[in-house]
Amino acid sequence: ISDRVRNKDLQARIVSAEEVAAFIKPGMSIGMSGFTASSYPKAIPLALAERMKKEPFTIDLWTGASTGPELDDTLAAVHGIKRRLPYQTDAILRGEINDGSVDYLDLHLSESAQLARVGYLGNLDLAIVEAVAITEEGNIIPSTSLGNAASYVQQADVVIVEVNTTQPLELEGMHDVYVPLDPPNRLPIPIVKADDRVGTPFIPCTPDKIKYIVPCDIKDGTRNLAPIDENSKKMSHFTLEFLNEEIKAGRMPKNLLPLQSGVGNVANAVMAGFVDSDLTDLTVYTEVIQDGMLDLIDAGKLNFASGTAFSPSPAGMERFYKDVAKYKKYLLLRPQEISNSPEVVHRLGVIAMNTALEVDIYGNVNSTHVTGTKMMNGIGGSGDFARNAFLTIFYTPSIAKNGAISSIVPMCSHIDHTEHDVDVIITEQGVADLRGLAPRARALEIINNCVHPDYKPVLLDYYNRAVEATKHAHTPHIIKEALSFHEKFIETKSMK
Ligand code: 0RQ
Repeated sequence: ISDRVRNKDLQARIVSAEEVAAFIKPGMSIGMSGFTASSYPKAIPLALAERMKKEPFTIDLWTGASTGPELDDTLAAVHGIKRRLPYQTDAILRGEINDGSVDYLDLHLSESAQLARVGYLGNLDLAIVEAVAITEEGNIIPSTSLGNAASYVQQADVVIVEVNTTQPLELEGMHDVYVPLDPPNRLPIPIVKADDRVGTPFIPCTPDKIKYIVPCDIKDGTRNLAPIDENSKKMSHFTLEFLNEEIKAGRMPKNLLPLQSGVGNVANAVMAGFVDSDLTDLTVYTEVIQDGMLDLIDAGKLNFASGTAFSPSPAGMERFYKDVAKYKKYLLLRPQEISNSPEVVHRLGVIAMNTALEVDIYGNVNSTHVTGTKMMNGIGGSGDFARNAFLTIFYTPSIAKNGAISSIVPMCSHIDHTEHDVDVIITEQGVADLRGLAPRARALEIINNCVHPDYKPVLLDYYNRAVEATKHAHTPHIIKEALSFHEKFIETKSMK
């Protein structure tokens, strides 16, 4: 890796992953790069897990968001994580969060770097970040994501860099690293268009701060996308119909406003819908750039996509690596504090498209907690975008678990996004446009357009009785019954 470590003195600090694993002390707080299965350290966590197998201990793990199997999965499997933040999607870790053995801080992704910098999360002992290369000056060239890496490098006592030789050097120049000052010294973030560059193409660092450098030749553990199902296709179709109406009504320009979409089946289907549409000159201001964006570039429909992570399928990654020079012109990675910045999302007028676990008849959204109790993944960036976007759409199939669950319930068992943040709900049944509606009209709009036929009569009956019982109150509820769908599910494994 000597061509990637451009400072001769730093080359003397190249060690094995095992050496770094031996250096880590039990109880340390470690900030790692990584946002989705992109650009997370791999060799060091694998070596650390081997050490933990022989000598059990835990660390506190801070990242950008979810990570790949060599990090969350491997450390969770040896019970090596005590505290975890700000987002995760790993099945083993989810189990430990829900059995009480891991303390999980589910944070707005835009806020986690600031919380770390101002010290609310405690001291950050170590930053371990994946890089493509280290410059003569000690600056770190990131790889496929930025996440919180720049703030962790700034904040940590000691920095360790994993130089990944599978990541092409051409990634250099694809990043725009801007770390805001904290209040009372904060200035406006000077981004007015998705492609504005306002920072440096590297994570600022100095040679004296880098203690060790570890070579790594393990690729990002990105996953294949699931084939798009029928329900997602319908939701994608409804979305395009809805947005075309917005253009016709003069509420949006012909090329829409910058798009943000979550990850998962519905998000893939929606992006695929854009590829097949007549829309052109699209821009994207989002967190995660996936295969759909490459498709949009190839179809000549995308002007620019800004995100914090590049997280395509393995096939998408191959496609990107083959033609980095071409795709690089259209793609930029920023720290998640900037990709998800409420200030920038609001200024650009983003269209936010995210998936809910459940929504209630008034339009409150639960994205995180199954039956109000068990953590699924976390709020991720959905709150950053939902509250601040120009238009906020939430998606959910109308039913889950083969119909045993209605995704639309009288009252959400946990709320991540309040009714005030939610403009439109789309299920495979249809679209509820909640803009300009007071609560009772919102309820009828949702029940009539989005609910599955199996659950429509019960929800309508609940709503009508609630109106009666409260004598047409502002937001009618029968408090004793509001969580009866969930109660029934817990008792009988079905809401029916
Ligand atoms: O479980 O596979 O075991 O059946 O939840 O549901 O329908 O496959 O949808 O993969 O898009 O995930 C909200 C979790 C949706 C995700 C959530 C069960 C369902 C299934 C998954 P099974 P689907 P998805 C960008 C923005 C928050 C973070 C976010 C998420 C499983 O989108 O984590 O938006 N969002 N980030 O059966 C009980 C219900 C249910 C239910 C579905 N009402 N009750 N279980 N399921 N509805 C990303 C980042 O921030 C990086």
